[in-house]
Amino acid sequence: MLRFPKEFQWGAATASYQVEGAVSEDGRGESIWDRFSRTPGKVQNGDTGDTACDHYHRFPEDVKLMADIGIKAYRFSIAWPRIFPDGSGRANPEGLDFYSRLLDELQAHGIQPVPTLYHWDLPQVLEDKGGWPHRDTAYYFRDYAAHVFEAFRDRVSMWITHNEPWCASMLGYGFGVHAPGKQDFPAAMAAAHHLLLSHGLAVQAFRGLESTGQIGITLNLTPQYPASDDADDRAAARRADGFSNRWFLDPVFRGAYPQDMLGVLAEVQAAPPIEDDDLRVISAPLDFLGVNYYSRAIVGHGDQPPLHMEMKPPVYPVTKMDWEVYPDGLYRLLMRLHEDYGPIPLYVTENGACYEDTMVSGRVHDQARTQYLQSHFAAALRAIEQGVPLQGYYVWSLLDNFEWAHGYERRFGIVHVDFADQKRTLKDSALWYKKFLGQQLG
Ligand code: IFM
Repeated sequence: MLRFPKEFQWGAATASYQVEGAVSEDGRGESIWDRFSRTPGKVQNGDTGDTACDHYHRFPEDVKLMADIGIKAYRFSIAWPRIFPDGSGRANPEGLDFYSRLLDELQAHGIQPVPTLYHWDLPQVLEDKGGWPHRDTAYYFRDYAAHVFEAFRDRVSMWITHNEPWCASMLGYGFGVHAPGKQDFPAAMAAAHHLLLSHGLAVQAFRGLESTGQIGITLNLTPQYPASDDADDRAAARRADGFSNRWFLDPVFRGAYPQDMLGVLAEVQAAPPIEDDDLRVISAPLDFLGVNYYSRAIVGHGDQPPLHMEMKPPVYPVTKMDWEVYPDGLYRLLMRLHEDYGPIPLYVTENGACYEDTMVSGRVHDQARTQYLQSHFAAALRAIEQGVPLQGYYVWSLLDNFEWAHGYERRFGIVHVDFADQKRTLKDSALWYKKFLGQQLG
């Protein structure tokens, strides 16, 4: 049996646009994902987050489900357009009230709230003014964050500024597969810089409150393995690591962008728009780092500038996302983070798997998901045994939900959601998690 430290924080995660629905209720403003998902051809089957899991109305039931499973911490995100429908200016009391009621419900069930301030639902009005490639957006984010800190500082002790700024910038502004659907590499690099700047500004605002709570950032980190021992493949993997991991880790923990990558970007006129003092702000000391891990990548040398890298096919079985199941990648990632960027407390803020689920006589026998979780928990425990200060683990996701450009086609939940009638059913993976959590108490 896997035995974790007693105080280890076991949780589950969701995100506002993926689960809430109620997109036009109680004064919520439009977000870039409302606009993007309604643009024909952008999301599979034309799905939108209009209703999603209806968590906005059903959160009491969902909190009860978590309590029943034995989950002790809930990572959710706050929708900026609920709090500031116009991006800035006057706050919307009904938006704040929704999260206040959610906090009450969590407290009543002994579940720790862990809100993320930005999980990709930028108010559309701010996108219309230039979005993340525009520096002002970072300051709007700071003001939004400061307002939320002030409103909930007495009831929230752990905050996450951003979820996966790599995805928000690169998928949204570079590759165009996420909202707002732009394909402009220099704009994506500017967006990444302003997301990081906004993170640092929010941390400054938080520290200014002299709050006793903790604050960190969540990064999606993908270990990049060279396809062979060949020097060219190794160099390509190093660049891939620079692009997806070090580009975010280095400024946050070392106050500098990786020098090798600045060179690569300068070649294509995509260097970030850094102003005096930005890196000092971005590297404001943090209380923890949130790690989202799903898989590794295998990389070889490629011809395409600027990165000259090519993704190679996986070696081991994949999930329905085509992501290779590779628990050792989590172990190595945690060890590396500790060695290269520590000491810093770590949390796995997302880990989980998408598989084809079938309901048979009211049950979902998702053995592959259970195995995925079990093997990744074991990898995390190995890291803890090696001295890595890993303090918590959040399964992605509590519920089947709106999986961005894949819509409702891809299910990550440990709880099955029937999107026709919103019925929730614990999958076998949730029942396994419940048993596992019960054993941790024993
Ligand atoms: O659903 C997403 C989540 O919003 C961010 N991290 C990865 C998950 C699975 O793709």
